[in-house]
Amino acid sequence: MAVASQLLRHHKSELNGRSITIVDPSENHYYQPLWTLVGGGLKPIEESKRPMRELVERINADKKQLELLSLSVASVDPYVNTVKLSDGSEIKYDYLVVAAGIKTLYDKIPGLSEALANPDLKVTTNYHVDYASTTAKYIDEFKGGNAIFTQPSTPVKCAGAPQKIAYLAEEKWRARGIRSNTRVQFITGMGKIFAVDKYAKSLTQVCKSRDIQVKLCTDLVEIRPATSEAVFKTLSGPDEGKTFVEKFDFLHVMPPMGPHEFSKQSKLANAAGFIEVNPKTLQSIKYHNVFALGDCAGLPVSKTAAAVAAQSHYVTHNLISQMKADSDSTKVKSWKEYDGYTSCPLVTGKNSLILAEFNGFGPLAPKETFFFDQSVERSSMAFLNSEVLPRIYWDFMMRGDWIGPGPLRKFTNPTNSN
Ligand code: UQ1
Repeated sequence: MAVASQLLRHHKSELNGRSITIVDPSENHYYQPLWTLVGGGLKPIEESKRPMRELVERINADKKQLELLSLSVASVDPYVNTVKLSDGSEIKYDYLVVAAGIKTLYDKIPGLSEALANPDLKVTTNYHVDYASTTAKYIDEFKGGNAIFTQPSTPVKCAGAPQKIAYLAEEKWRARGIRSNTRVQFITGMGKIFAVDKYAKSLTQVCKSRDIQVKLCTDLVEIRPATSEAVFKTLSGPDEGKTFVEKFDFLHVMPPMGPHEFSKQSKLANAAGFIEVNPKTLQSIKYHNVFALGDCAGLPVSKTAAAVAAQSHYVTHNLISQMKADSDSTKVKSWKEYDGYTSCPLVTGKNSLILAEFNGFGPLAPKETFFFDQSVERSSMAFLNSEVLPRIYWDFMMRGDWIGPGPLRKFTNPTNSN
């Protein structure tokens, strides 16, 4: 949507009359960053939803130039520039932009689907549209006991989400006076609480001060619905490979994730099954008429909406540049290079938030939009997250008018103080 909007609304003449087809089987488009707040009981799920047709209509002034095909992709053959759809039909393309997202893999954890479907077990996930509100309900009904929040070691979208909901739940339980008979654990397959040290330091302090017990390098591997037990596996250290069992009274699960089937099986994929692109130009390594962005792209970058916003600008620019070079061989390609920017609004309470922003492909460095230290919990940033960012997403990014905060930074952080 962001790339199509930028092309149609800001680069129409450079499109040279070319048409755009969006292939997406979803009837509704969701602003998924809101689901943490839905799980925390701070927003209704309806507020995260817009019909795809409505979003497409808004940018489709010339009805002939943009079409929405409500089908899923079965396969892509970049050798013959063809996408095969779920109804068996095929479409040919001159240029392809892959923005397919990442797949949640509930079946990778035996017992998880069964546990989610059984309300007596209090197992939930903010990653599923049907369960984000369930999280809020279970948090409100919770009477104390062993509460566990998990994060897998697979690639994931919004890596901060499993700890954000732990902070929101803990805050509610503290306010209700049940904290003394409640154990709160955050158990993650990752080796650190957060990839960037500056923010990891603040988050470690938040966990310490609120008595949230953190266990690293540990994956949830099974749920036993009959006994309300979760089985964990230690991924490194002296106990590597060993499993242990925890009884739980509340369990929030971030499901394992991976690339879509069509991606894994296509010639576009890297070894992990994600679309292989040059991390700076976002162009396919092997096929010059293919670009990818967002969660489906094999990038060494955290998978977030903020990353997509930034990447959409580079994909649009570089795609146009490639098109020009293809139709006029005397044209020199002018690349714009993505710097790996991503952001994670770390909700630590209903009125507190650490706004992590960083870039880079190897060593990650903070790249903050505001002049103040964003590793400090702030109510202003909580307001930005719950009230401003959804507006930016729906009214600007979806219409091609938001490419991340880069253009604002010279006003909001002129001395680049962080
Ligand atoms: C952002 O641009 C973005 O895309 C719309 C998000 O996704 C919801 C974000 O969470 C954030 C933090 C940004 C960055 C924006 C600012 C103003 C720092």
